[in-house]
Amino acid sequence: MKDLNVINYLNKNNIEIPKNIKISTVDIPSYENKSQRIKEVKDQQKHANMKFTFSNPDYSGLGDKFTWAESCIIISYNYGEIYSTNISTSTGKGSIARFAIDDYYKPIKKFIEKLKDHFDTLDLRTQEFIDSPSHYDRLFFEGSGLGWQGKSSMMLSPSIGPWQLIGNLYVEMKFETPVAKSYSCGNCNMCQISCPTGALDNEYKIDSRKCISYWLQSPEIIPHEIRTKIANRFYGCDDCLTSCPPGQNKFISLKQTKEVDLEKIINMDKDNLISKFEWFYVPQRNGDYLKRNAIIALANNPDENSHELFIKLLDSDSDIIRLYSIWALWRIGMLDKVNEESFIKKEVSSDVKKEFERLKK
Ligand code: B12
Ligand code: SF4
Ligand code: SF4
Repeated sequence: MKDLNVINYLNKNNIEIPKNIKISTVDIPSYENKSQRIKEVKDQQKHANMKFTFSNPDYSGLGDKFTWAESCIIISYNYGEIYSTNISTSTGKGSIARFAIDDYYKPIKKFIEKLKDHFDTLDLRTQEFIDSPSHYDRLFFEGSGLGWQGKSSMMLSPSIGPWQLIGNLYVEMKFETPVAKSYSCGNCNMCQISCPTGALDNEYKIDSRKCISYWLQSPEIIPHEIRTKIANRFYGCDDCLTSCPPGQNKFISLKQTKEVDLEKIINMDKDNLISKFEWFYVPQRNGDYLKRNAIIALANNPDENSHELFIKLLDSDSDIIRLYSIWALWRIGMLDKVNEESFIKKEVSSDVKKEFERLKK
């Protein structure tokens, strides 16, 4: 039987491809293998001890995962059109990176479910991967003809740039192999020079220990030099995406912004906070880490009442909140508002004490 083009195949079977979704396929078995590259980043400690695909690079980076698979369908969801910007400039407000404004994994997952149901009816096996530790989602992207790996490490496509999320579906059906395309960043290096922390090197490797997006998801104590560079970001960082020319072909309206009220977030019940942003990656599902992000963002972009909130937070039961509220007071030049005697008398952890001692110097 002649191999099939996946888009024609879905059309014939009345399976609609949603507006913001693009798909293509690669042939399986595939020689594609990124294990070595993932290991290299891990060996150089640039993975910042993250687990994800770094837990088992031999498997996550492997293309030929299933003996029964004949193709892998690559699905990309363009979320870039939904809001015009995520930049927030008003005092007391914070920004969320565009990929996290809503649960944009939902539309990909829904579409993948539809495809799986279809292949199920034909008794054909499938296996999906999306943001899973077992699979490097960008593995087949270039081979599928959908785009190329940018120097920011993001997968880019003409007219969409980096504003897309990626899912993979292995299927027991042979589809036509797409014609290879030769896209590239050329001499551009806008992402590298725009990154506020210098996290991108010249070899397409990102040092997550310097990446703001990483730190806003990390349970570790955030280094002081990163805290100021976080500016008013509450979750995620988009500077290496916003600066990327292939993604800049849309009209950008600064009026259509999606910002969060940082004070409100800090005052919310921490479990409600987790429910409000249930699609965020938050360590141990502990809402205090989101409050931590909001405290840092508010200290970097305070309004006239922020100091009162930071003083109140010194009495919090949470060491995470106490540690960052002392820093916040230091950041806005009001460390002298901490009543040292009564603060130290409280049962504060050694990390909180260390933070205080360091800031007093
Ligand atoms: C861990 C992770 C992170 C980490 C590490 C990021 C990273 N680049 O690895 C952190 C928390 C920092 C992060 C941030 C973001 N992430 Co993330 N993340 C992942 C995750 C879970 C694994 C990625 C991974 O395996 N990295 C391993 C490293 C080694 O891979 P890499 O950086 O691509 O490495 C390549 C290069 O280093 C290159 N290389 C290495 N050595 C050499 C040497 C030479 C000579 C050459 C040429 C190349 C080369 O080869 C490597 C393999 O191809 C994936 C989901 C998944 N399961 O795949 C999402 C994923 C990569 N993230 C995604 C997104 C959207 C983001 C953010 C934009 C979110 C945000 N706005 O804050 C940022 C972007 C930051 C950035 N510039 O990467 C999307 C990216 C979609 C796309 N268009 O590419 C993914 C694919 C999720 C998804 N399913 O859509 N993320
Ligand atoms: S996400 Fe932000 S900090 Fe991380 S590499 Fe991109 S611009 Fe740099
Ligand atoms: S900013 Fe330039 S170098 Fe960086 S990924 Fe985009 S096109 Fe490539």
